[in-house]
Amino acid sequence: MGIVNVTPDSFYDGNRHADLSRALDHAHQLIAEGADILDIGGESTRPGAEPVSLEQEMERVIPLVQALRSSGVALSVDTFKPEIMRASLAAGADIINDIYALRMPGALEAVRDSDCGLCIMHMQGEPRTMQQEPRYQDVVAQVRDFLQERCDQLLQHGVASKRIMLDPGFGFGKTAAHNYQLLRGLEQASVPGYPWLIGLSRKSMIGYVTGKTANERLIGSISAALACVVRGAKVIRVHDVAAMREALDIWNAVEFGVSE
Ligand code: 9MG
Repeated sequence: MGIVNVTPDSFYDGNRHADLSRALDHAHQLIAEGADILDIGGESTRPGAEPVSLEQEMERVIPLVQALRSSGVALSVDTFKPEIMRASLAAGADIINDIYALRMPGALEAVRDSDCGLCIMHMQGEPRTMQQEPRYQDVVAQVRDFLQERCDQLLQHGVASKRIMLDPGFGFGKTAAHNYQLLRGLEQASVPGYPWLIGLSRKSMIGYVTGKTANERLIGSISAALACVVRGAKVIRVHDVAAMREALDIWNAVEFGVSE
């Protein structure tokens, strides 16, 4: 899953797409590099990010979804606003990626009757303040319990289980220690029957170990992503599609062999 941020304040310098044509160029590049899914976002979710208005998010996201709907890859829209969800689905989006796990009023109703895929993520708090002293008794158990509860809620509302992917939410209300405990315990945190989507590309948990800036975190990000693949992750949300694709090709060759 390649990241297409249409936000002027994206935390990674190589990804600042303030206008449609630059975002489109970037999307086509990620497709050429081997992305199966594009994740389009119009509001930054990095720690401390300020919210954007509904109108602004609509202007950033919907034209891009319309322009990419026939591009041959699945389109995911990263939003927690029900109005953006409905407009994205009408414009041709295939997946809604919601960092609030469909907890906002009206969000569940916005997606319930479509057949889109859903990414349900764990987050403690909200992006503006989530990194101010996150606390857990047992991060692995608490993430699993939260995700189990959200799955139960969605099923009760008639959402088919095959539509749902789960995400541990690396960096969302978690210290570096929490993130690595969660990564190590990914199998224990899983809810049986639901695939993991994970995102840790260039996040601070990588810089915490390597001491590198966001622009320098490629090797660390790929290494951590492979550690998640070993533990069962099925979808990897990344800035660097070509590098991730190459790493996965080697991983697949190791696991499944190569043809002579
Ligand atoms: C939007 N966004 C930023 N980081 C993310 C992550 O780790 N997972 C998902 N699902 N979305 C994310």
